Amino acid sequence: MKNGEVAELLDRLGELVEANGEDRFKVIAYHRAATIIRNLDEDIEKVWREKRLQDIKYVGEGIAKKIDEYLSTGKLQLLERLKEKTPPGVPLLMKVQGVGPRTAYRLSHDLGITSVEELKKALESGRLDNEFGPTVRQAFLVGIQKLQSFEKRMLLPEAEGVFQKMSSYFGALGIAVGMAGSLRRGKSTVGDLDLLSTDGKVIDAIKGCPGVAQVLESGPKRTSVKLDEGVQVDVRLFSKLEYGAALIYFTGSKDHNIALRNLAIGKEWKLNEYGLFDKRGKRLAGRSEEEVYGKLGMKYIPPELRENRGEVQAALEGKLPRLVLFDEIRGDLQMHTTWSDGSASLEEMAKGAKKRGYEYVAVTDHSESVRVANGLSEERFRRQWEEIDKLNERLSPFRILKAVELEIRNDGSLDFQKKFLDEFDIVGASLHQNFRQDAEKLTERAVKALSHPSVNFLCHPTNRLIGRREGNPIDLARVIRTAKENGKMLEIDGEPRRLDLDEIWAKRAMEEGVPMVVDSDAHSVGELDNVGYGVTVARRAWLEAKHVANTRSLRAFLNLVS
Ligand code: DGT
Ligand code: CA
Ligand code: CA
Ligand code: ZN
Repeated sequence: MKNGEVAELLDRLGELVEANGEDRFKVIAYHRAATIIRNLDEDIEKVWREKRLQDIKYVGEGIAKKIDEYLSTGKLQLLERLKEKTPPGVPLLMKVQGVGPRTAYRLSHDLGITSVEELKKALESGRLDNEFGPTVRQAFLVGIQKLQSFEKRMLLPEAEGVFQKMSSYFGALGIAVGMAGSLRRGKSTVGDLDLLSTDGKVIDAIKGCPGVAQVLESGPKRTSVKLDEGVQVDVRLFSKLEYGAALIYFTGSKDHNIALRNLAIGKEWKLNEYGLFDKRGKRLAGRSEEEVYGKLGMKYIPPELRENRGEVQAALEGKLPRLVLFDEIRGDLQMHTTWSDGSASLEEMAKGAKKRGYEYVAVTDHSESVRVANGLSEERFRRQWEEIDKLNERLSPFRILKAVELEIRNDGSLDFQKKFLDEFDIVGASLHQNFRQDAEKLTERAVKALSHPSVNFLCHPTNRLIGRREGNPIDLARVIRTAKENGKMLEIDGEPRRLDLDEIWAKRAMEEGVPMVVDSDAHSVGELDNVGYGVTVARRAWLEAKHVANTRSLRAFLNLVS
């Protein structure tokens, strides 16, 4: 769903229009439409495809045109033009509570203040005493404090997008940069981006990268910048001799680094971002990560494992897992189509999955009690199966499995009778309704579903939405135990806001011998790529191919679930 993205776009448009002193009415209209779209139950792309944009409240012809332009081209000319026209720092200054777009414009254009830090200094030095009254100045200071204590973390696709934009910019200049930090480790949320290079040009080149709003810090070996969206990027320069050690250091995690450093100390060596040295200061390693790990007596540790959760010990003992690879996934086991709340047809989804190299998919539209998502009745499922049968004939040997994301009702009963459920190839069960119940009731519902003979796996067990809501307080230890006892599976949902189970619990499930499924939960063809994020979580959970049920061939998989 791109609803959030489109809403964000309209909000930004409103801000920039206002900053440039244009029509107050337009500004209100953009923000109002943004709010409606953000809270829309339907997928905006679906509404757009069906040419119903103007049916949305507060979306008139002008706004509909802009949404259309954005969804068909990925860009909005007007926004780009406004961005160019807007003085530097305005988008950042507007993030301070109490600083509206007009004030931001004035601060930047008339007073030369282009960053939050500069605004703070100007306020504290008394430079703005003649410009704003004491109450307003105090409000700005409070706003700044709030902003600086609020930690904005990115989801993986946003962070990857920023990295890709930057690395193609550097690529065009012939500068090689490497990714470090939490993004390289595949963490579900990323605070800032950390880049490394051995090319001295990088230090200045980054300042000219499109989207850079502000240079925070610049020295001979390091530049930190802030992008328009407020994202910080650090780039650091190292020599080729140091690069491997630097990559280890800045990939982190900090706890992993400390474990490595202690290991070095135990040998009377020293490890830092410049290399591994003996006690006389002689360089032992540093050129590559492999070299540093090797000298420390272990194999290369994949970045996803570097969290100090036992990986150093495992590496020393030669017992690192052979982590599951994206290419080993043979089927995607959760996706939605226009039959329920997806934005692409069954055929489009199946073809999209086939094109991605899968042997099979499970189409898991919602069951009937999920009314907001247009859940299917038994009768509609039977009609969907006719379509599936026809497609299977045409797409063979590719196979669409008849499946359902089955609603677990409030009392733990399921949407359909066992007799009908047994006609599906595979059944995933979900808790969507009333997921704010107390822990005991929620757990009871999940346990009941996992004890039902027709259910194969539990979908997104905690129902969390990263950055929006915490997972529900379900007793995961008991859920895992129940899955184990009943021979059921648990899901790692690859939707980047879900990533549910997370790596901690997925690891625990694996250790208890519960097979996992890793899937996309796609509601559009593009979202089929979510499987990659799911695989990242699986790798962070130490999972090997054998622990992930959908690395099996179709036949082996069907054996497992029948
Ligand atoms: P983030 O940006 O909050 O998502 O997380 P990271 O892991 O990217 O953290 P960041 O950007 O603060 O620093 C990048 C890496 O640099 C971090 O993973 C480990 C290393 N590092 C940073 N500060 C320290 C430190 O004080 N000690 C050690 N040993 N390593 C550090
Ligand atoms: Ca970072
Ligand atoms: Ca950093
Ligand atoms: Zn769901």
